[in-house]
Amino acid sequence: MKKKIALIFGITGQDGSYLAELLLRKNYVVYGVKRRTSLIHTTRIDHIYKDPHLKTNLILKYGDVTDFSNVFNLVNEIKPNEIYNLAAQSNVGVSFELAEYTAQTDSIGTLRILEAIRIIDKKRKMKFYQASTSEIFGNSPDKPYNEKSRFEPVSPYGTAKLYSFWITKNYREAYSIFASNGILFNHESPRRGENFISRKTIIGIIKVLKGHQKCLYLGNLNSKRDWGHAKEFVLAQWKILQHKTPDDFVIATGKNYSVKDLVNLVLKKLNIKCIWKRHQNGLEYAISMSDQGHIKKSQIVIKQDMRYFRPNEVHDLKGDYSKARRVIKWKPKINFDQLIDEMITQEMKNYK
Ligand code: NAP
Ligand code: G4F
Repeated sequence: MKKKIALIFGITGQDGSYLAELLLRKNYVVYGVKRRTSLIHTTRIDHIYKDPHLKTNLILKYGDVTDFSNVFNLVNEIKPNEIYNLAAQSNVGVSFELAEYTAQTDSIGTLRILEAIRIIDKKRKMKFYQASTSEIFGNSPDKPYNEKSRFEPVSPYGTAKLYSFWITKNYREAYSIFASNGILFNHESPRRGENFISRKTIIGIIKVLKGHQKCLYLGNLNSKRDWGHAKEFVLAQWKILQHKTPDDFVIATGKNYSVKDLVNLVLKKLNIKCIWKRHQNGLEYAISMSDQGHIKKSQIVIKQDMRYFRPNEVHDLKGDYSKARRVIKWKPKINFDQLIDEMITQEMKNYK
């Protein structure tokens, strides 16, 4: 039987690496788009080349979603059955400083891929997956959020991604392209970027414990997120494209926790006993109550720092994934505690 061909924009990222593994195990030929960078940045997919069964079906191409001729040529040469657009400037905080670049990548990048499909794929055989996000709900009141909730993004990232959500739907309706959105809530893993809160907290606290860093600096501790595991969330991405009709799906766990809950859980799992105190200016800090590793009693282990607050914040994200459970038969199995456990275990190994 002829193998299916997938093209992944964003293969070097967290989700791209898990999705590539999933598709290769399902016997796809996977084309992945990597950017030209001054340093090699394929660490999340390098292990695939050590697996003799997987490596033969993985082909990497240089590309960038800000370059239409490149996107067009890739789609035209490869003629994939499925295209996954995971490419993005994906950091919400950074999007306030790189607003225009974020729009170029996260909005117009999507349009470029859809235009390439519209022009090249006259028979409408290609399927397109867009990595949408819970950030498009912003602080909208209708919680928990589902596919019918209002969109009120509050960051340049959320707004750029909302454009992509709508343009994907527009191209589906106007041109009959099989184009679907996965509205994914936060998902983490040992492969998460180091400047997102889960991985930053785990790496930071381990460094303090080992005496390689004095203190961990964080921003807003009160916001709540619905955190799942990336490995399970990429399965949903694939299932969305296997459904008989194109559609939009919320992918979440249905449970949420505050950033402070996350920090306290990491401290507990590493046996560090702390109490939280508050400065007169309102900023909080955590002091250790006993010696542990290189941490001394009364040492400040975590401190809030204004540098890590954002100009605007999404306060409380919780998703309702009942449509995905009903229609594509997807549900999460790994809970928050197990996710953090896995991330800490892997980080301790990395540390050694
Ligand atoms: P990630 O680790 O930051 O990966 C982003 C990927 O996009 C990387 O491979 C990156 O390449 C690539 N990229 C960035 N700019 C590009 C450009 N101009 N052209 C081509 N490729 C570009 O993100 P992730 O966590 O895997 O998330 C995957 C997608 O899902 C993103 O679109 C993100 O916005 C979205 N999303 C993520 C979450 C989440 O919680 N993880 C939730 C909802 C939606 P480099 O390696 O060269 O930087
Ligand atoms: O881990 P975060 O940076 O993730 P955020 O902003 O929720 O965005 C992630 O999830 C979205 C889905 O909802 C994706 F679309 C997006 O691509 C990305 O993957 O921050 C989580 C929370 C925020 O409230 C932030 O203000 O943690 C808070 N926080 C507090 N201190 C911090 C820090 N976030 C980061 N990155 N760094 C801090 O020092």
